[in-house]
Amino acid sequence: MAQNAGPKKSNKDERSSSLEAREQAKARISKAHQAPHAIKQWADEIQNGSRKALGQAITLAESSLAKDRDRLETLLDHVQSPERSQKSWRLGITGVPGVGKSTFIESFGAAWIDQGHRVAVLAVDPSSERSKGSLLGDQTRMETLTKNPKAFIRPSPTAQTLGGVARATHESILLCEAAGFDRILVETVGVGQSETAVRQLTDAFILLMLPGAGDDLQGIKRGIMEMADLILVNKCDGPAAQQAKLAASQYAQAVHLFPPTEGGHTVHAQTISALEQTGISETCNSIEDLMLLWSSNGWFEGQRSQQSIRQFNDHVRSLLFENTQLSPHQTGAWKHLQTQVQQQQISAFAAARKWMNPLASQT
Ligand SMILES: Nc1nc2c(ncn2[C@@H]2O[C@H](COP(=O)(O)OP(=O)(O)OP(=O)(O)O)[C@@H](O)[C@H]2O)c(=O)[nH]1
Ligand SMILES: [Mg+2]
Repeated sequence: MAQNAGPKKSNKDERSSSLEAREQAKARISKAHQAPHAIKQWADEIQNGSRKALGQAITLAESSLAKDRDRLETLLDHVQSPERSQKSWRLGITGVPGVGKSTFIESFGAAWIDQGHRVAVLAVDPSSERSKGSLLGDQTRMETLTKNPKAFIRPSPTAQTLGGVARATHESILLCEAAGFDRILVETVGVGQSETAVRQLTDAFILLMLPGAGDDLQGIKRGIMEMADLILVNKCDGPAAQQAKLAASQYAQAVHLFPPTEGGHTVHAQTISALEQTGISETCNSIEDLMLLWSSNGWFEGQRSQQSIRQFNDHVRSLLFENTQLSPHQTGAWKHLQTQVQQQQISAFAAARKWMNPLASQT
């Protein structure tokens, strides 16, 4: 492990220097791709598997500046490849901090690579508390994968709104697929809202649990368990192995009480040790079984098209909202209605309608 040289930086310093570095990178990327023909060339480089071109495109996807959005959309138009997207599997991986998600991805990713696939790992973490420390942690936990030319690892973008992160993640998935990655793993911390967003961007959702502590569900909300397509009780090694097996059978029983899955599958609960790499090939088999079933019963396509429609609706909503808030006149009217709602002079719904009506009359 590398020794730290010089005085230790605070998290705040690290965050601001990482933001600065990102801004500088964006400026460099902008300059490098300024010429009109450059976007086409950039797209070709991505499709030919250039990791640098892919990384730069993802940086652009993480930006919310209008000029960056325009360029990214042109780039996405050029790289769009429905055949590659149809062949790829998008897998969400969640679980409480420390459950072993990154360690699991290291073993799981390697197993897919052994089978001839190319693996991209994206992380979603809109919380601002976790700083660079966890990114460094992720990179050491995914040491082998980081060095593998058939893998591409992209740590979480710096803090943004959840909506912004979800959009950027979806676009990053499309970019990775265009670059020939056909197993996309999206890691998210299972404690907040981000897993709902990731669930809506992925085909299958894997929930990692700790051995023991079955009854309080380890701070994982029931709603998150209901989103899972596969439950893995990790750290089934050493003295905890027995407990892990017991927990897995308890989860398997618990999921029977949940509503039937939309994909028509049974949610299995299995044990693994990400560290000792046991249960990994069984996990690959379980995912393959799910994909086989969903291809034959239409859920794979059906879920993707539901997700696209939802994304379209969400984007329209957020763009409408952003646009209407731009004019200073409208901001005044907005604040006035907000005050009226706050003081209970008008119902929230009536205020929303009142807000929308002048807009409708302008069109
Ligand atoms: N005994 C044992 N320890 C494990 C196993 N998997 C992970 N760990 C350890 O658990 C700790 C956390 O692992 P990570 O892979 O970083 O966990 P994570 O869920 O990615 O954590 P965050 O990214 O912080 O949410 C590390 O010290 C790992 O070595 C396992 O299968 N068995
Ligand atoms: Mg991690």
